[in-house]
Amino acid sequence: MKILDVKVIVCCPGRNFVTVKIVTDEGVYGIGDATLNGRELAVASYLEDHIAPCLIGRDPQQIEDIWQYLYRGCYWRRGAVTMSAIAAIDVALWDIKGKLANMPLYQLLGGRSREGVMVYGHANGADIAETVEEVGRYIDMGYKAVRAQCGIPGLPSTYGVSGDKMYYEPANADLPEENIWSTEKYLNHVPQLFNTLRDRYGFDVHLLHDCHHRLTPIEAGRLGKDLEPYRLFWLEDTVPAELQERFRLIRQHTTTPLAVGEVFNSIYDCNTLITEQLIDYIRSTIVHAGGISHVRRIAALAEIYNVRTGFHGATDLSPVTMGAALHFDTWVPNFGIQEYMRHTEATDDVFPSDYYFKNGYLHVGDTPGHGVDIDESLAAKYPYQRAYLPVNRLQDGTLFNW
Ligand code: EZ4
Ligand code: CO
Repeated sequence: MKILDVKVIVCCPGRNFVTVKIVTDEGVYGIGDATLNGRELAVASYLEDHIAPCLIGRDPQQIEDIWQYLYRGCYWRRGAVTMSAIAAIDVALWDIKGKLANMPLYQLLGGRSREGVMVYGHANGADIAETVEEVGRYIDMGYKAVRAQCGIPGLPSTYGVSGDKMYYEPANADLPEENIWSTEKYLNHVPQLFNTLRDRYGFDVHLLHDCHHRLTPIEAGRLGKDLEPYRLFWLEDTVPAELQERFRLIRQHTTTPLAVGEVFNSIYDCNTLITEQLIDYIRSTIVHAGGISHVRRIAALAEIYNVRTGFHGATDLSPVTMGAALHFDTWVPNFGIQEYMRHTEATDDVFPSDYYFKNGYLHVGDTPGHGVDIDESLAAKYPYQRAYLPVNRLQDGTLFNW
């Protein structure tokens, strides 16, 4: 069996996606996602110009050898662009493997470990009152877990708060928008939000919150402590994690569970965090961390140290990644939770899938492979549109973390 073609499809049905389609000489094909928000064309070129020529004629069944060839074989290791490109190839090959075996991906991985995949939705509002109402809407829709983000008095805009209640899309401008940030204002406000939420909804619903890398370790420790009475499911991305050791200080100061890793692209970004048990949930997901073949190593390491998975699942992760992630979540023994942001209707039309939401859980179907396809002629109707994530400055103009 041979790979005949590696197609790279860039489309924008509401937002940009980079998709790989690997076609074989036996007619079976596989689909992978390579979307890297705001840097899509770099990955598309990496795939088209540097990876595709090396794959033509290879046996698509040799997933592991191809992974090693693309990782070890390029000399320059890791990095978001490289690992997203490898992920797309890897997922497409697993899709092919599933189709050849006539099995859904979760069966290939080891079979079902649970009935459904608990997901959390995103509730956000301009102020506390609006956010509380939004959380209620998610509870009414059946969600067991809800992430709550809220506007901060004195700041014109902040991460995680959108004008559109159905969809949140931060890559919203032809050139990066500039946001203004104040950690002081934020730290004073967030505990009030969760105090109000627990007053209103009690303790049965899981509540989550994302700091989006904006704190220092000591600030993170303080916020974690301030939030302890409200029993969060997790506090996410408190600090940028280039220095994994920074989490030691946070861990010593709070019992609020910690999640991190949506921007990581390899096991080497989280080995200290996992082996020292400095976090509770690892968020690195399939598209940005080298595909199923690499993320399963991260999950296996995490399992030994009682760290559970909590995969990133924002709208910039295409339905292809969501499908693959849900199969992984259905199998992986140390599953924690899965992030789930609805895609727009246009996106769902371009990427037909068989997963569905019911009572707070997502369920995979039994289609062989990961169960997500791409409608290429429809995709062609939505050409790429340049779109950047915002940047962030402190009130005195200093460039900060977005
Ligand atoms: O800002 O995926 O938890 N989710 C997040 C996301 C990220 C986007 C960046 O592309 O932090 O919404
Ligand atoms: Co996040």
